[in-house]
Amino acid sequence: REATSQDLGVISPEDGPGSLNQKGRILAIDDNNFSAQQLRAVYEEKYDVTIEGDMEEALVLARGGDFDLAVISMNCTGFDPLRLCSRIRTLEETRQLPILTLVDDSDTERLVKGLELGVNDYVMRPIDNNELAVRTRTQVLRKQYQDRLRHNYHRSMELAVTDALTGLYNRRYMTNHLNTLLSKAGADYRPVSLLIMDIDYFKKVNDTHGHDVGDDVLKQFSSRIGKSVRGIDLACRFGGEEFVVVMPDTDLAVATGVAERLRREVAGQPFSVSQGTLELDITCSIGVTMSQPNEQSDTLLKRADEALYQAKRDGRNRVVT
Ligand code: GH3
Ligand code: MG
Ligand code: MG
Ligand code: MG
Repeated sequence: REATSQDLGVISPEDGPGSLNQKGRILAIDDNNFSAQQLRAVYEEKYDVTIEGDMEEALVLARGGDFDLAVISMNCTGFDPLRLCSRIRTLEETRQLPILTLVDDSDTERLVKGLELGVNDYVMRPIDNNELAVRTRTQVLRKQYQDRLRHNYHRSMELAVTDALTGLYNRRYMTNHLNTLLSKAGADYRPVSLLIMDIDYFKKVNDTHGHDVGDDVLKQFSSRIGKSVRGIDLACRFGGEEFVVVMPDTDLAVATGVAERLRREVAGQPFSVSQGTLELDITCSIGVTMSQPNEQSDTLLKRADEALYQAKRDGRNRVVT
C-alpha cells in the first residue's frame, strides 16, 4: 500500500473544510418529545443522530461519544440548558465539542448568554430546516477538520521524539528528559540512574545474515527492553545497536538489578528471525551508573559508557556498575 498524505501527517487541499468524508455524529439535547422528533427528521438522513432529554445523561454521552456537534434546545424545561452549555465548555473531554442552540426568536437574553458561554452558532425558532441544515453542516465540517489537524499535530510530535525503526524514544528526547530530571535534583537531591546496553558482536549478525535480519533483531531487542522496563523508566535507542534506559529516583543497587533483569531478558531466549526459520542467540553488555548532585547528562553518559566498555573487556553478556 502506498503511503497517503494522511500517513505522512501532511494535509492536502482535499482534506480541508468542505469535504465531509465521514458521517457526522450529532448529539441533540431536547426534552420536548415533539420538537426532538422534528430534529431527528431533519438530521436522520445525513448524520448519526442521538437524541437525549436528560442533562446528566447528555453529559455522559458527550464525554464518551466522540460527537461532532451538540444541538441544544434552549426550551428544555427539566434542566437549565445554559448550564449544560457551560458544563460542555468547561469539561476537559468536551470543550472542543461545538454547540449549536435552538432559541425562540423572542429569547435574545438566552441567545446572548449562550454565545457568551462559548456557543458556536444558533438557529431561531420557528426553525427553517434549510438554515438548520446549513449551519449544522458548517459546524460538523469544522469540527472534523480540527480533529484531523489535532491528530496530525500529535502524530508529528510523536514522530519527532521516536526512533523510526524500533518505536523507542530517540536520543534527543532522552537527553532532554535526562537533563530535566538532573536539573530537578538540586534542592532535595534524588539520584537518577542510567544504563547503556550494547548488543554483543552485532556486526557479525549483519555480516552473516544480512542487514534486514539485523534490523529485525534490533526491533525484537527493543520490544523486549520496552516491555520489561518499569513505568517510571524511559528506554531509548541511543544509536545503532546501543540503548539507554533512564531510571528516575533509583539508586545504584536497584538500577543494577534492572540491568541484570534486562540482560537475562535478552540472553534467556533466542531471537526468532526470518519468519521463524532462524533462531539467533543474542547477548548484550550493560554499563550502569548513578548521578552525583549537580551532574549533567554528558558526564553521566560518559561514566555509563566506561562501565559498558569494561563489561565488553570482561567478556560481554554481563553488567558492570
Ligand atoms: P561489540 O560486541 O564490541 O559491541 O561488537 P559489535 O559488532 O556489536 O560492535 P560494532 O560497533 O563494531 O558494530 C555495531 C554494528 O551495528 C555496526 C553496524 O553496521 C551495525 N548497525 C548499526 N545500526 C544498525 C541498523 O540500524 N541496522 C542494522 N542492521 N545494523 C546496524
Ligand atoms: Mg556499539
Ligand atoms: Mg562496538
Ligand atoms: Mg555491539
